[in-house]
Amino acid sequence: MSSPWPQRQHRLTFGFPVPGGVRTPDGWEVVWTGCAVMGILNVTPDSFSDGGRHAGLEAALAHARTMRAAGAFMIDVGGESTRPGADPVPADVEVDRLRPVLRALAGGGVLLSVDTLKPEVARAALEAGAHLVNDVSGLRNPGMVAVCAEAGAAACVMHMQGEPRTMQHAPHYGDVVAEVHRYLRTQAARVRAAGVPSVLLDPGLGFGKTVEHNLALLRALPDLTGGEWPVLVGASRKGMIGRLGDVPVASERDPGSLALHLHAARQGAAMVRVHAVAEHVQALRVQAALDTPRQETGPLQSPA
Ligand code: 7PM
Repeated sequence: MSSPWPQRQHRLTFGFPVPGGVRTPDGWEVVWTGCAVMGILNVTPDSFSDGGRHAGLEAALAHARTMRAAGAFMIDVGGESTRPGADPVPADVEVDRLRPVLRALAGGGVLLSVDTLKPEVARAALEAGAHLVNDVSGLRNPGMVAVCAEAGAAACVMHMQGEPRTMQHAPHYGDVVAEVHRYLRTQAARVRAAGVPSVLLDPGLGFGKTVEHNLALLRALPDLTGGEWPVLVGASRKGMIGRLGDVPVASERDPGSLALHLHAARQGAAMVRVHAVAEHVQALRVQAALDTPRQETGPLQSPA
């Protein structure tokens, strides 16, 4: 019997050469099988789960290199905390945090994304070596679409209700799954039509959503992962893991985050955004082996 959770192939296309990219008529294409890991690199002094330990350049680079060695497929560099209740950071401050990190990591053989809401920050980050723009507002700002299209950068289109400062006050939906999926599909089509070479879709767990909203979106994941675009899921150390796992301290939520991300991978997620890279890479490799049909793994070894 074949596996109920086949390891699917995913692809992203870029308008410029990227690590692991193969030249095609459409651009430089990166293809992978199963669920890849995006490692979170916060370069904010107030990053919520590590108290800003990686704010210094050297510490940030060391953390990035550790994640790359552990098997991270992409590193997501963020200079502005998008956590609920966070105050916005001026663009020049955000660029000053991101630029040295991206310059140092560019050419290091790992895909780099930049987590920002601001087109001018995204432009500076792409010039400094980022390949993909991770915009938690889903490229609502037309300026952000223009920056990605001009640079040939891929984009992550995430769903967020409201804005980071107030989004968790009273999240409300008629039908959360229908509304989030419709938003993602509409934005993906709009962004592609404007010339952005490819997109990742992200339901945006915790971004203007209650735990029940998040669970409804996770149950409906096959509907999203069955579509045209690779899907990114990010639950690492978030409030829902705290609530469901009864873990008040964010830095202690990796086991619950891993459980949720393994589930997402089995529902077809192409990538998970995580703090604990080594743990996720190891667990996803084991899961991939379990989900690979026998004939693809070759003959069983006879006992020695
Ligand atoms: C507090 C709560 C602080 C949440 C930081 C966060 C996502 C993201 C973030 C996500 C994509 C974090 C989040 N979450 N980008 N950026 N998807 N694409 O966990 O789920 O770092 S910020």
